[in-house]
Amino acid sequence: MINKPAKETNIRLPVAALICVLLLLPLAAAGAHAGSEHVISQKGKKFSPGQIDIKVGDTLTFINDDKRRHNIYSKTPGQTFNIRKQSPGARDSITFDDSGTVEVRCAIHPKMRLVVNISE
Ligand SMILES: [Cu+2]
Repeated sequence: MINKPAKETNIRLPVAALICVLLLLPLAAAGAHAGSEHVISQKGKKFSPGQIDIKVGDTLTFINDDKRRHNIYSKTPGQTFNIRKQSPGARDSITFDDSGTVEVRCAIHPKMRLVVNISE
C-alpha cells in the first residue's frame, strides 16, 4: 500500500517541525551578528574609498583593480594582518572582530593609506 496510516503522519509532522525549529535557532542567532561586506578597490595606487566606517564583525574585501601588484597590511596594534603580494584582479578579505581605528597601508606603495573606523 502507498498510503500510510493517518495516525503515523500525525505524530511525525510535529516532530519534524520541532527538529526544523531546533536546527534553525542557532542559525538565526548567528545571523543576528553576521557582518556586512564592504569592497575596497585599489586603483591608481590609491585605496577607494580612502576611509570607511564599519561595524565589528564586518569584512573588507580588497580588490586589486590596478595592473601592478599591491601588498596590503596593517601594523595597528591588536589588528595586524598582511595579505602579502596581491596580483592584479585578485581579491582578499579581512574580517574585523574588534572595534577601533585601523590604518591599512601598502608595503609597495608607501603613499597608499586607508583608515578603517570599526564601531560596536
Ligand atoms: Cu600598492
